[in-house]
Amino acid sequence: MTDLSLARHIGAILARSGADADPAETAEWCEALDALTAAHGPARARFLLDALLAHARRRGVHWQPSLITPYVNTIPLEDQSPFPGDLAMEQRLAALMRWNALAMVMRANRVESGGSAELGGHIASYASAADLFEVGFNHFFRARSDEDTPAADGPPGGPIRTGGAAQPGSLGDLVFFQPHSAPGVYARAFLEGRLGADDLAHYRQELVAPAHGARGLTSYPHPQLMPDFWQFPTGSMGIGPINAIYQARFLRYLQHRGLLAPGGGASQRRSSLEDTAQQRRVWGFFGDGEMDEPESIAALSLAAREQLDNCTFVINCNLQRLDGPVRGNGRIVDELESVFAGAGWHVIKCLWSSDWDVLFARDHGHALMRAFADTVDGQFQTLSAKDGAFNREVFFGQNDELKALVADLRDEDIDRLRRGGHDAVKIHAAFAAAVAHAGQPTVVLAKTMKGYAMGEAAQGRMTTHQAKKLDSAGLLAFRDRFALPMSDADTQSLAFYKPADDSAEMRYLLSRRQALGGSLPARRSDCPPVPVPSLDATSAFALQADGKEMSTTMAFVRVLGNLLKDPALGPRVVPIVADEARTFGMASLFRQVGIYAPLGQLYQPEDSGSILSYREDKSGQILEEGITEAGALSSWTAAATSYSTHGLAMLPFYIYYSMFGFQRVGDLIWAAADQRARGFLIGATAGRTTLSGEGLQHQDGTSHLVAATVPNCKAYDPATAGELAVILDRGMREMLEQQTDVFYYVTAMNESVAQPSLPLAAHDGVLRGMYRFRAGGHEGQRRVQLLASGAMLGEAIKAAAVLETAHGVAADVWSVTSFSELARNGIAAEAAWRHGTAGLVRGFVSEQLAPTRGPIVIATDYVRAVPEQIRAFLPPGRRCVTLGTDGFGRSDTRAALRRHFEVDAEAIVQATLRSLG
Ligand SMILES: Cc1ncc(C[n+]2csc(CCOP(=O)(O)OP(=O)(O)O)c2C)c(N)n1
Repeated sequence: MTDLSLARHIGAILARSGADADPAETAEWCEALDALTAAHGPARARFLLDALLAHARRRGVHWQPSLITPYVNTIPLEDQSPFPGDLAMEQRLAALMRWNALAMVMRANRVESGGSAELGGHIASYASAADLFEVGFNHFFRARSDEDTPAADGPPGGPIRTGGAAQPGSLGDLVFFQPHSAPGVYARAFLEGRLGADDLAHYRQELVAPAHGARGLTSYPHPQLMPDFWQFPTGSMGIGPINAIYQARFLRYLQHRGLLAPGGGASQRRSSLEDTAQQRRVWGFFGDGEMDEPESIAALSLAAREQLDNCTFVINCNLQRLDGPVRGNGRIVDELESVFAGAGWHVIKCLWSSDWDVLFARDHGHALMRAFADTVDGQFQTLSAKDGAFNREVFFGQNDELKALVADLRDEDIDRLRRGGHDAVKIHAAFAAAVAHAGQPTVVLAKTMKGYAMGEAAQGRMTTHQAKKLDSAGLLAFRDRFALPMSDADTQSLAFYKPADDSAEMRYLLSRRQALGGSLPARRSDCPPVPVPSLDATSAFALQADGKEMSTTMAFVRVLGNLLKDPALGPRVVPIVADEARTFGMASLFRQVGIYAPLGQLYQPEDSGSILSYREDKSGQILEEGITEAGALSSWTAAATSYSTHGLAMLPFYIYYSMFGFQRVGDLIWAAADQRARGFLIGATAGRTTLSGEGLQHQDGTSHLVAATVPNCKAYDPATAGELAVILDRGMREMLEQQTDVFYYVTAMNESVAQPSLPLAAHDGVLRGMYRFRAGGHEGQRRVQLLASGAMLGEAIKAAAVLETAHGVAADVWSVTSFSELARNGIAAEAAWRHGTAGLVRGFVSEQLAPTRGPIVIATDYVRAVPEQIRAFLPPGRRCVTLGTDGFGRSDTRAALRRHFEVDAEAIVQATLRSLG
């Protein structure tokens, strides 16, 4: 056993059990294992350790191997893959990225508004992540390249052999960038010639930039705002990690279903999924603080269970987040190691740079290992903020062994002992090992310094996250530290720096990207359209329902079944459920299209032989996510953006309890909207009174309110099967044929009612938000306009009958399919009036209701704020009363609930009579 690996063993023991009572005995055991490994190999050693563990358990020695390994690099020097690039060149380039990113943020903060700098921006996060990103850009991230990529000439100084050159026609890797590091990604795009200096000068100035002939750069990755650049929105902590895992999983799903070749492009010839290093990869770069979010760790076990070795996380462990250290009394690296390892991930720690190799080699007594074991994050942070002299005194001064290790180093040398995440050589070795690792997802835990190289003002400081500028001396020191070829004046005026096109730096930079298929991040949205079957073919049963009893949920499932049978569209449909398929009557789909399961079905299902039997299949189509709305939504997002990430349009339908959607995972939906998702969210068991019995936590009265706030979401609350069918049909055409970046939220109810047929003349109104369902009475009578959506249409129809027969009031009944679409139309009409392009506010609602007479009574199964959205757009001078389900839900029958909330026929009649005076 080498000294280092012996030290590792001992360090692990010390870290857990304290002092070693008999070091000689410990060494003997270790040497015995060493001898065994040398003679029979590591597999035999592992077998023996397993056998020993089993034996110890039998003997009552309660021992569980620790998931935490010593605080050193996982890859020992002797196993480290050689660095294939030009290190000095890459360091010079990284310095340029650092400078331009810093200048960009500082310049944004010089933009004054109302006398104060207000644009913000972060630099300390990128300062810590820069080297991690750069190694990725220079050696690993493969871009999408539809054409055959010409063989790269290679950089000056010889060819590079590295992890994964771009494949011909590859769709490329999918990279989730740590959000606060966006300036660094822009800085690289500037050097690559994708952004100009003017664009950089308009960081965080999206609105004013065009007036200056520039492109405004978004604060964080936002595909909505930079649709040809960013692919994945990560600004809200936790969304990136869970989305990245489900993205990797969806990639596998497409491959297993034969829709995408394992390596990338649909046309690509690839050997097998086992070709680990070459497969398309999802890279997720996240902060250590971000891993606190429940969503960040929610899908770790899924990734391991499904053996997603196409997924690599890199956690930027700078030991700080916004306010200070990540739990200063502990060690985030240990914490994350045990979380990831416990979930079944392969963990690679990249903690110390090559500068430390010589110290480890000298450290025969393992003093370093012991000192690391005793140092917590708060202390590591202090060490990072202080200079070499302080580190000599406080860290290396702890004992004579440590002192001796650095005796021949100057303070400046100690100051420059970097952390692993700032050493391209160690990072490359870690990434190369990660992509080569088969059978498990891998996480690289890279130890970095927040505000690295930003000098005394920022490096490792508690306030570094907020640090947005260096003073003049700090800027010059930064320039000198990175040997930037810039004059004092250029440095102080924050000039962006780009080497000449024919410089060695630029040739190297571009050749590396050329070898990897081109630039990235780059978002595409072109994909072949998918033909949608005719409305009649999918939904004749709903359009001509003729009084047949069914719920709209049942109608949805029937339409879905028909879509799945369509030869062209069927394979693109992705039904997604979170353990509720039976609740929604979808069990027949288990057999029809199967449940996706990468291992197939390793058991005989209890109900085998029945026509509804539970069928798991490697090429199954349903994504049965289990009880995770966040996971299901992440799957939905991956499928709904497949047109962009894979150039392959898919059509996801995620059906769920409507209460557990916009309220529960609203931020994930917001991120999907940012990512320009196209698909259907079906909020089932919808409505506060329609879902009887379930009570307060299940009854949804608000999802339509939240849905109305998402700009590219069209939300509908159809009352009938026919309405639902028309809405689904329009949505599919909009998304798949016209390729518009919208998604639909449609609520579906479980109340079985006699379904009316839907006349063709009503289709347009259904889509625009309302149509007259029935005209009441005859002229001359007192008249009311009853507007109702979803489940309340039935109450309005009942009320109309009572009003006419018992009170002589003629009631026109309108089915409102979407208050939010009506409101949007009204807002647009009002804007036209404000801008002077229209003389009157003439929206669809007022067009429909102006020719009618009488007060307007509106009923909804949602809170009153939902119909209140259209009040401003009603014809002037008309009394309007809204009835809704504000308050907490209750468990009771539908009738009792509707009475309680005062939305039933009786309440509608009462509101009408009062309105009529
Ligand atoms: C959901 C959410 N909550 C809070 C924030 C605010 N926030 C921005 S950065 C940050 C700290 C990030 O720390 P870390 O992940 O360690 O990244 P670092 O910047 O330290 O590299 C926080 C809390 C956010 N962006 N998203």
